[in-house]
Amino acid sequence: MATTTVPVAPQPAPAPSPRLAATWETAPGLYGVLATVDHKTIGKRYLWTAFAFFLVAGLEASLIRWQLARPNMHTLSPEQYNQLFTMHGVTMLFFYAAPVLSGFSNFLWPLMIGARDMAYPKVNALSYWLFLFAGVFLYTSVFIGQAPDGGWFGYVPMTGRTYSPGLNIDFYALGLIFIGVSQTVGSVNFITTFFKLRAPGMSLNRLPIILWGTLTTSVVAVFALPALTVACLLLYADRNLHTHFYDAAEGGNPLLWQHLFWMFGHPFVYILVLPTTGIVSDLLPTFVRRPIAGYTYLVLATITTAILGFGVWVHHMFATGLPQLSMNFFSAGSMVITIPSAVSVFAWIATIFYGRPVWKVPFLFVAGFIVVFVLGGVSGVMTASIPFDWQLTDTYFVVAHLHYVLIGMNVFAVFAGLYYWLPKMTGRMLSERLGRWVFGLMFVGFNLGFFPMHISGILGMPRRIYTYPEGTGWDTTNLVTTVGAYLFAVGVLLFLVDYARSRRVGPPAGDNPWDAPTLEWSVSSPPPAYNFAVLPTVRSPYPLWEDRLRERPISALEQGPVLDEGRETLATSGLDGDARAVLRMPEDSLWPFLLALAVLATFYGLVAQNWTVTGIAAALVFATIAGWFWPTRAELEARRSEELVNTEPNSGGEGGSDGRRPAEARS
Ligand code: HEM
Ligand SMILES: [Cu+2]
Repeated sequence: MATTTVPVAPQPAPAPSPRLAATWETAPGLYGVLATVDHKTIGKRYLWTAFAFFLVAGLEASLIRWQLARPNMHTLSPEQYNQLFTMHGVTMLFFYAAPVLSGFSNFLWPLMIGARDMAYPKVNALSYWLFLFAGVFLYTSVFIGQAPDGGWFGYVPMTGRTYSPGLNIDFYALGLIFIGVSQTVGSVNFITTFFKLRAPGMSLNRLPIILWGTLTTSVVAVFALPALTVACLLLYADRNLHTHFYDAAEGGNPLLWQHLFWMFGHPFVYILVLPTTGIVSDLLPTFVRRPIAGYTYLVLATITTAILGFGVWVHHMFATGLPQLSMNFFSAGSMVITIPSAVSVFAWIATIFYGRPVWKVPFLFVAGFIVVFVLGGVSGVMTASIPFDWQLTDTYFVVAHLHYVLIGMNVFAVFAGLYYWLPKMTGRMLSERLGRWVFGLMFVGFNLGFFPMHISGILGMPRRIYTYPEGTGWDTTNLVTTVGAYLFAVGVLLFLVDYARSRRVGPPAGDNPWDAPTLEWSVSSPPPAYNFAVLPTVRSPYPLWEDRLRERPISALEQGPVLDEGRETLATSGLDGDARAVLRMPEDSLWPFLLALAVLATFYGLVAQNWTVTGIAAALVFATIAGWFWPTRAELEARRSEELVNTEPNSGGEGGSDGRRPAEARS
């Protein structure tokens, strides 16, 4: 390991180059809003859009719980009920749980790795606009009263044309393809950023663990989403183009849907939780005042979980009559996959055990996460056992299990992350006192609401029923569940109050309010448009704690390349983070927005089966892509001058080469 010391820390930070702000700031006005490629803006937009979907899906859940509070309630019709639980599931999973994590990573990654933006800033903007428009597209179905109603996993033949003649399922199939495009685009960006943009010296063992979580998730998304896209394409074709992929009567096979869907669906669960285990692993050191225990094990656990996650999908299909032997493999696989999770839990417990916990609000949520993680894991092992699953599949036991996993491992970590990083984003602290109430209400409400669902399930209450008769024995557990769910909701609303309060009167956060060890806390809150006045060089996993963990600082955070001749950042090597080249980053651009708009129009054409609209919109998609890649005059000139520099090194800077260093590997 390199141990060269750079004698810089005691010197005062040099004033940032005035050119930097001018180059990186987004233009004001509508143009700036639509054209910005700043990862911080995009990250925050991701977060707030996802949070809005969380509130919408939460509202849907509260209607569901209203109806189920007592037997024989008829506030909602069966049709409305089907639409509500389907939209609740789809919205929570695809439009809240996954994108909210992209929001954190988008905002944080460049700040954590000492870069000025993501690898493909325009692609980043594109993935956000596609996410937003996919949501707009899906919710159009609600406004025309034909929302998807076949459950979040949309089993055929229920979702075929015969049993579902409206547009509901067309919105479902196309909506999922649409959001999948957004996620694929985003994933490619994360993968490239991970391997190319880390600060010099930031080798693979010096990264915040959320980077590993989101990297793994992105790789999983790239491999898992095609299965979903194919499944939905075939469904759309069966419904609208007279094919018979899923139609047993014509030689198709309905189980094909289930296989394709769950080949995507199970790995997708890990997309929703691996980055959050990263959030937890990164918050712990700050709040127990010591480095994380078992860094390598945590990283390996993340990667192993993701790989094994591709081999367990059949545990969703134990009741479909597959051969016993093949089911046994999937049952065993599902139990094996708990091992890396257990490794992570032990690493966290060891970190807490040897640390000095500071019970601030983010740490409360982390602790809540760990408790619920274990409970959700236990009910998961239970359903991985085949006879047990036969008994409980399609009951409220499964609803309890999936919420323990999703709320415990996603929502609690997200709130930990919000309380931790919002001060960095807004420059103001949230309230400790209100925050404790938020946590208390959410934690108690959650367990009160969802634990009794296990019992309802064991007592035989099926999922997806819009009401139930008296005398089933499910009354009490359901009433308690509803009370708990509403308590949870009050906690969420109180968070919004806290946030609004913090925006107006929250105490200023300063650069590093938690005395945290990683790079994002070395810049101001909120960070400047260019992130870092000089690009840092990093020589340890905890650059801001070096004075305390070692004799003297070895990372260089205040002296380094300034790179202020245009939007530039450093490209480094994939393993060790050796500086390799100066990258020219794109200017703000309207093309991502326009491209996403054209995609939206294409999907409207497809759902309406209006082939003229579809054709024109698809042509616009290609036109906007061409526009995107069309070089601007400035780019052409820059390229020409680079060619001159490269071919005639001594040509004396003709043609606007303005005295820059030769661009050996500028790309
Ligand atoms: C805000 C608190 C929440 C409450 C009160 C709640 C309530 C419910 C209820 C009662 C059902 C079962 C409906 C039925 O089977 O008849 C359900 C289903 C579901 N929920 Fe939640 N939920 C909440 C949050 C979440 C979150 C955060 C996620 C995901 C991140 C989520 C994902 C799902 C999924 C995937 C289903 C299955 C939908 C289906 O059967 O197709 N829920 N929820
Ligand atoms: Cu699964």
